[in-house]
Amino acid sequence: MLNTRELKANIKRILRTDYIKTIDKAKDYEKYNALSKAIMELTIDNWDKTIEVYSNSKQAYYLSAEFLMGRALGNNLLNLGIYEEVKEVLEELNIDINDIEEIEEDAGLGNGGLGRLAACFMDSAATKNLPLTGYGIRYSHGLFKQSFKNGFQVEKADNWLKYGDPWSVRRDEDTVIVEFADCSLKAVPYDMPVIGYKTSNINKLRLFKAEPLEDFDFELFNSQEYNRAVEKKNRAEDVSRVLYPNESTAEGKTLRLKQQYFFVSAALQDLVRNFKKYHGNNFDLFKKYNAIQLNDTHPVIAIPEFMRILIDEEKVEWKKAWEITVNTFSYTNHTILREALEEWDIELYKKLLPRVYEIIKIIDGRFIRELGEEGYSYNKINSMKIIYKNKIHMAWLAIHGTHATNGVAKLHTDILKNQELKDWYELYPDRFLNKTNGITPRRWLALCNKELSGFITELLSSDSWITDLKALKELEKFAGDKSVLNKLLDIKQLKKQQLSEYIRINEGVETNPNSLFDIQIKRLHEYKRQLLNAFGILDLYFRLKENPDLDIIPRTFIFGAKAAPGYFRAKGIIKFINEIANLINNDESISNKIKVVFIQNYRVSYAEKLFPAADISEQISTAGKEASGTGNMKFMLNGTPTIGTYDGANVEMVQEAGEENNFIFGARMEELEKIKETYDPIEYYDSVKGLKRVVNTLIDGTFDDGDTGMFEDLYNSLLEGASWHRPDNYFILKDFDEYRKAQDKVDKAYRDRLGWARKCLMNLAYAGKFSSDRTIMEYAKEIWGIEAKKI
Ligand code: 26V
Repeated sequence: MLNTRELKANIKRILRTDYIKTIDKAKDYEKYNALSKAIMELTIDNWDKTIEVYSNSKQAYYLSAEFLMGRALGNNLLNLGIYEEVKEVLEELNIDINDIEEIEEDAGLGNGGLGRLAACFMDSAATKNLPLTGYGIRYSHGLFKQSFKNGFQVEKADNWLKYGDPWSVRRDEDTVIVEFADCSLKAVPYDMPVIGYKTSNINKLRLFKAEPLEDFDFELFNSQEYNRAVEKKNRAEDVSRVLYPNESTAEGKTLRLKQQYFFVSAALQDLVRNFKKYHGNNFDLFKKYNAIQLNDTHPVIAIPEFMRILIDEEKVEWKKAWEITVNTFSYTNHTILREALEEWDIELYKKLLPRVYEIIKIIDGRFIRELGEEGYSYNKINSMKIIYKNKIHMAWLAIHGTHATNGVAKLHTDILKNQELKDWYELYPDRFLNKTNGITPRRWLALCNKELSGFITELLSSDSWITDLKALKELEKFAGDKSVLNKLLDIKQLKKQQLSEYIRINEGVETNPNSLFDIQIKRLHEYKRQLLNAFGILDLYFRLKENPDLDIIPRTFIFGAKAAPGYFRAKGIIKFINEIANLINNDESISNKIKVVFIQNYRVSYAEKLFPAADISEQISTAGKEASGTGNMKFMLNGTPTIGTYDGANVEMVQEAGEENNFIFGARMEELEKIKETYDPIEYYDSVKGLKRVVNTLIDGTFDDGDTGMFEDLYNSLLEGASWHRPDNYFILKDFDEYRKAQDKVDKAYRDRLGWARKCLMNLAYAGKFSSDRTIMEYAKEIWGIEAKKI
């Protein structure tokens, strides 16, 4: 039970000491900070206890360059089970909890799915009382802030720390030193509590900040050389200054490698220090007490670094050290896109981390010898060498240096085994596993859709579904219950009204909550095919122009996506969609039947408003390209049918909820594999009715790309091809007609309101599999070998 009197007193006390203010004069952000700190104080005892309880059992560590945590306040109040009480306390102080929640900046320390998955896992592990600690980087600036100017994406630095950071504690006493050939840095830990839902366990997310060994050069300062005096400090702090967006430029390479080594080395030092505290130098016990998960290849440098620590510092002999390493580490692959597989120039490694490079050389040498002994051919060995043509192949190092490699959805894992990593699978068949992704039901339903959440609890007469998501399947029995179905529709309507209002304030665009909300939110990438959606909209618009009486359900198409700053084509797609929005939203002749909105700065907190308000979820990636997707699951959990391809986790979602309750279309992976060498998009361009008309808007003057050449580039990417890519590499033209037909089916199905509500209900009822609680338990049992320890 929350002591509300004490909480009030604490808020006032913190406002007085931190801001020298009484509550009536305090700004919203000051109130937010005071409340957050007061809540932090409540966690101290359980946090300490959790650490103590975990200390004598096996623990797992999640090494990730990204943790896309989003906002903390609302989630922590929910998980502590005090949301409603705190809301009342604030009311008594004349404060609206929504205002306080909205002032919080997102901790946007991730690019997209991979970082958000890490955040969901942290929530699930704490909730399931699993001893899991996250290790990463405390970037001073997370993913850039996006706005649109004249329809073009503009990036600005994200300053998430501007109001302070009440949810972290700096732990100077645990600082470690990370050494590069050219400098040494302090890695200062900042710990964030990860509060489990309705359990007392509190786990830890430990993020390191880079600092110089000395604050500034006093002698230089004394001789008035101020710039040079602080130069070292700045260079050191650069290492944790900013999160790299996917596909960043070459200049960033050195810094990025420094980031990877920085946090990995700090994490391992921290871990080894902790191990020695309890078990001394008996490294034979290491794998018995530690499991380390490498989130994609970004932290894979941990493998040679750990070998270095064991061999150079702890004097363990090579064979034994390697055995400990392989048994301790495991690796998750998150993508099959070739261009996303990390490779590093050996020169960079030699320059920055000579000893680590040497160790990789030895690992590789021994591996090549092993393959030779197994009778592998010269060519095959070349294709599997860790160092090949002066590049270090991080994924190869990862598979070779760990005991488990997993994909993130069934289809994805099958592609890894049978295609992308076939040779590796044949070499190490027992190492390959599938762990289908999941999402936390706390943030993605209980917190972001309190209306639906409350209704579910009422229907099931229990809120146990929040930690046991499979319980949602009991909802199926209401599939024929008109009043339940109508209530579902009412809740959706309410969420749409709320979103509509938010969009009006933030984007300055009016949307009609009575129209069908069709939403595609995810990073902007060609394979995700926002362009297919755009063509579909344009086609619908032209059909409406031809026939103003065309009977369609009014629709609002909503997009949210950031494009990597250096990804020209992705930025072209944003501009194109904004041009389409401009044309359609200003054309009175179609009497508001369609509307297009590209919301700015899509991020976790915006997502929490979008998912609950969707009527249809767009998951239309080229089959075989999306490893899993997790946004798809967030829509499903909020009772939204999917229009999508057979890709990633979509496959498993429709297997659960029924194909009849979703709108699956498009070429399957197997078909695309077969035709990819001979595919000619011109055939479709010439023969599919209406297709030429929409594709040609890229070059016929319908739209203006401000002389950037963006639209022509898009056009060429579809029809011309180049030495480095085939025309229409992502089969947009091929899938266009089927996509349009699937959209027409959505339109028809939506008219039958109860039939539609039934589809929504069935998706909700069968979303249970996609809880990250299920995923994290699988990692715990099948990869890490850890058990729940409740305090
Ligand atoms: C990285 C890069 C880097 C350079 C060029 C373009 C590019 C494109 C994609 C990526 C993504 C790398 C890893 C990633 O974020 N994967 C996502 O992981 C999610 C969680 O497992 C999964 O749901 C998504 O399907 C997958 O794309």
